[in-house]
Amino acid sequence: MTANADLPATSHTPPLLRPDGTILAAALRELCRRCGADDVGFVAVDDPRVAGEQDSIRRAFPNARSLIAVCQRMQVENVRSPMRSVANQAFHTTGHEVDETCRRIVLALEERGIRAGNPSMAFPMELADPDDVRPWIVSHKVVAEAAGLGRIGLHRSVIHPRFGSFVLLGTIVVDAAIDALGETLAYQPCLDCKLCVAACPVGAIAADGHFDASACMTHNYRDFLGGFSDWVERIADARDSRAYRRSVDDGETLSMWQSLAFGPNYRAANCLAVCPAGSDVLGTFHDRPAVHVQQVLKPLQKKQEPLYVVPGSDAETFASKRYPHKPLRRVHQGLRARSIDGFLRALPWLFQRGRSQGLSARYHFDFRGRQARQATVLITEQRIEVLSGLVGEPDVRLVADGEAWLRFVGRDRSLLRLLVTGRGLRLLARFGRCFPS
Ligand code: B12
Ligand code: SF4
Repeated sequence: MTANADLPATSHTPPLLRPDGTILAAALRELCRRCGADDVGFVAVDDPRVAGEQDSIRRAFPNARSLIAVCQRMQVENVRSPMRSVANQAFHTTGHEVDETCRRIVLALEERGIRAGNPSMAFPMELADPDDVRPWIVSHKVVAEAAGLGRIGLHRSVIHPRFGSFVLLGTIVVDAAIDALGETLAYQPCLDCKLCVAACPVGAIAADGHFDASACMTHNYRDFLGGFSDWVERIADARDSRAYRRSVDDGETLSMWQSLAFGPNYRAANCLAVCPAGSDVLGTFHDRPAVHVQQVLKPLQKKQEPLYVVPGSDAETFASKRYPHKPLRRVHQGLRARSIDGFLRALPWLFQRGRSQGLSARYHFDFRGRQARQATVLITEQRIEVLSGLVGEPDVRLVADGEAWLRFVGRDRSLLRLLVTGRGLRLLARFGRCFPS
């Protein structure tokens, strides 16, 4: 689709607004398509399906009333290529295209007197926020699903019914109502073929739907966020250039330079690459599934590449067994909680269910001082639940200064004074092993 950035409101342009100021969905869809969107859907900010997004959206856009979900296709064969530069080129160019398309739509709406704004499709995010809130303003996946653009598949990305997993997403926030809103797609395009499970080099996607965000982040985001922090600390810790080269090889240094200069490169997007769902993409898999496996899955599995894992993580166990030909790089995940709220929020996505096998315990955390907060963490049957307040009878009760605790889990261990009661230190050590970072 060719984008028309100027979009003059000519006599041929259908009216966009009803007299009462409501936007006409059909005309808005046409405008978005002319701005370059491959598909769009609409949802009200007050829709319960996006309830978890409302506060964050309104912090950025206080007048928000409606959301436009935007989807942009990626080049399928680029994403499938085992050569990361080829796949990353698709992620970068399509990512910029999402932001550009959203910008064109926002400008076109502004020209028609409608206030609108577009949070970024990925970065920049609110990463410097001292309150440690969720860094993304809006979860594009949640909005896209509610707007009817597709459904979240087993691999946790949105699958568009036509374009499949080969789409990136954006959201535009508008201060007017829209007359016809989207409905969740009635069927799930995910085929449950589990190729994404077989393709992930660090075992982040499990066949039962469990997603290990920490495993994905540590490997895939080696040149981003926490991976970058870990790299900086390796430089700081190295005595001299030879010590640095023992810790980071030349290829990794060059890769980091490339990411800093040209945009951060993902290490893998295998879960999207192998996904055969979506009517435009299904072809080969539908006719000859074995050929699809040979041509798309196998090259990714065979590829010689370093895998980044946190020592003591489920990913380390998985990758060493499943991919012995891929060298393991044991690294820190690199992100540290900056508040007790952030620490508690991060526990579920850091949780390593494999490491929790056989553990059944209730922990009371009683943090004191400037970061005072009480919480209960329940670990049982390889699941974790974090509750506010001190709930039930604990196996372990931990009292600590909140700030000292944050330094402790941030690997500055010397500074902690804590009081542990109940079944005490043994269970606390088991707790620690469930959250390697
Ligand atoms: C955070 C994030 C990540 C994190 C967490 C992924 C996740 N599943 O949430 C990591 C770093 C792992 C990641 C990886 C990737 N991402 Co990403 N990511 C995002 C981001 C910023 C928010 C995701 C989100 O809404 N999560 C909330 C809910 C809906 O997700 P969930 O799966 O139900 O729940 C998990 C997370 O919430 C996680 N979690 C909770 N709190 C926190 C806090 C932090 C810091 C982290 C890391 C995770 C986390 O734990 C939950 C359970 O596992 C969006 C951009 C945006 N602003 O929306 C892109 C986005 C989801 N990513 C995208 C892509 C393409 C990828 C990758 C393919 C990148 C790549 N090229 O390799 C991989 C795929 C990994 C996967 N299988 O999901 C696309 C997906 C497009 C689509 N078709 O759906 C998005 C929408 C970007 C875009 N604008 O298009 N991503
Ligand atoms: S690869 Fe298969 S199981 Fe995974 S998301 Fe796609 S269709 Fe679903």
